[in-house]
Amino acid sequence: MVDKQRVSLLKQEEIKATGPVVYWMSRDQRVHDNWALLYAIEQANMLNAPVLVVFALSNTFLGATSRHYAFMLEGLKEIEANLSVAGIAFELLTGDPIKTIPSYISQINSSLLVSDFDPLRIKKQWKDGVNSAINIPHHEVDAHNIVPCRVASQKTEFGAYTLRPKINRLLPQFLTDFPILQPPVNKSNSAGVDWQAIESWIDADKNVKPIEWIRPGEMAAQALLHYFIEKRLTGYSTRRNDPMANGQSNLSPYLHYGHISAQRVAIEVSKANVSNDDKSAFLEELIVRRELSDNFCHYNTNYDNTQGFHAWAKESHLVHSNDEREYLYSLSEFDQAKTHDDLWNAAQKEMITTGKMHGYMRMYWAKKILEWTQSPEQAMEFAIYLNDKYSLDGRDPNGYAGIAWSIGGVHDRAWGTRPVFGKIRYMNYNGCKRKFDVTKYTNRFAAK
Ligand code: FAD
Ligand code: FO1
Repeated sequence: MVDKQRVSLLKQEEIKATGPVVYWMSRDQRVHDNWALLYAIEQANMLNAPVLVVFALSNTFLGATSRHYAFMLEGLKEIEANLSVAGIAFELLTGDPIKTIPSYISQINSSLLVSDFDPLRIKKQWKDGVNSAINIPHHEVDAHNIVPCRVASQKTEFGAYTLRPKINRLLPQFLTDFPILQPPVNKSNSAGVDWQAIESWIDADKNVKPIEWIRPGEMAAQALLHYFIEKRLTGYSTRRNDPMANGQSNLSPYLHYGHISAQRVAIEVSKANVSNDDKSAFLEELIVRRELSDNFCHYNTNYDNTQGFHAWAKESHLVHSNDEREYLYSLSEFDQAKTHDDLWNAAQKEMITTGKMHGYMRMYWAKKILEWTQSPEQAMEFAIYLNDKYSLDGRDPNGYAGIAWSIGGVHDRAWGTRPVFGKIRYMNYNGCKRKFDVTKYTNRFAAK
């Protein structure tokens, strides 16, 4: 049922214990349309053992704030409820996963560990640490990508144009419908998570307030998907780059926490009766651009710093390192949207107040940070820090790739040189004015 090409054997041991199969849920926080869960159930049935789902909660995850934990914990509560209906226990472990996962595994005498694929460094560190502390097999399932990251390509791709043909060739094999989730033969249940205790255990930055305009969880994600298909997919190809047109799907927070599967989104969008232009424009972003980000983070260990840039970009930054910066701002001036540029300030305020900056403005926002900082190194630091602090969809391969594209020309080509930017693609205020109503956008967020 689950395509074996989605599965990587991170630790090969023959199965000795007879205890439960553990699915260590992390990136794909959902019950439906989850290949890692489907695989864990399949293995448990073959072993005639129950399956348990466990989430290892760290309260210092890459600077996540109370905005992120509030969204994520609400989603996990829904998962606990959905799993108990399916006869599957859900446990939430608090602390360093490198410690909590191995001790849980030995405590319940687990026979097999299943996890979900995630290209981020912290996740690889967690899995390496766990693997050296357990002696049962550990199988990782790519439940996030339609074409599994390791299958689509075995190296860092130059850009969408080199990855796209590889993805398109494999879509018929992987863009399939999902089997309906069947409860495992052997049921399991748990006492239930003490959510009060969890909430007080999280000591994240409370100044970044939770977001109200978007509800977390699988149900809300499905509802938004159908709303987007009904009301906003038509016209996507023309309106997606206009920050005033409300043309994007707003699905990225749900995709980031895994509340919805990109494969489900692709299946439903492909079925919609809207123009091919709109469908293919959306699927290009959802499939090719998103999987390009996973490719970048998986194969390029320097995905969050200037060492990850191409030689031409590093050389260009070096040549222009002493160019005079017309403006220079500190991290807190950026953070408080106190630059001379009202458009940039409005974009920063949109991100702070709503937890989501429009995709077009993200490019402008990051490129101006390159222009108004001492160095590309500082620009990368500031952009990643601010994006992860306020964006609901932050701490994501898409973010690291988007920022590296803006500041280091990753997945882009070299352009004619200009001060400070060198060969990095340039964007400016007048370019935005030609694209959309800048006054309306800045007025909308100036007041906040
Ligand atoms: P839609 O236009 O509705 O797109 C649907 C989905 O397609 C998105 O959810 C996303 O999964 C994918 N997608 C769309 N555009 C891109 C893209 N350029 N690259 C990769 N995938 C894409 N995306 C994040 O998920 N988290 C981030 O932290 C993030 N930071 C970014 C920072 C910068 C500087 C830039 C230039 C881009 C960043 N992006 C990030 C990519 C993109 O801007 C967002 O994915 C998109 O705006 C999310 O909104 P949406 O779901 O409404 O988009
Ligand atoms: N994943 C976990 O397995 N445990 C966590 O405690 C955790 C916290 C967290 C907080 C904010 C956030 O944006 C993501 C978080 N994630 C956590 C990871 C998330 O599930 C995604 O896997 C990655 O961020 C995207 O690759």
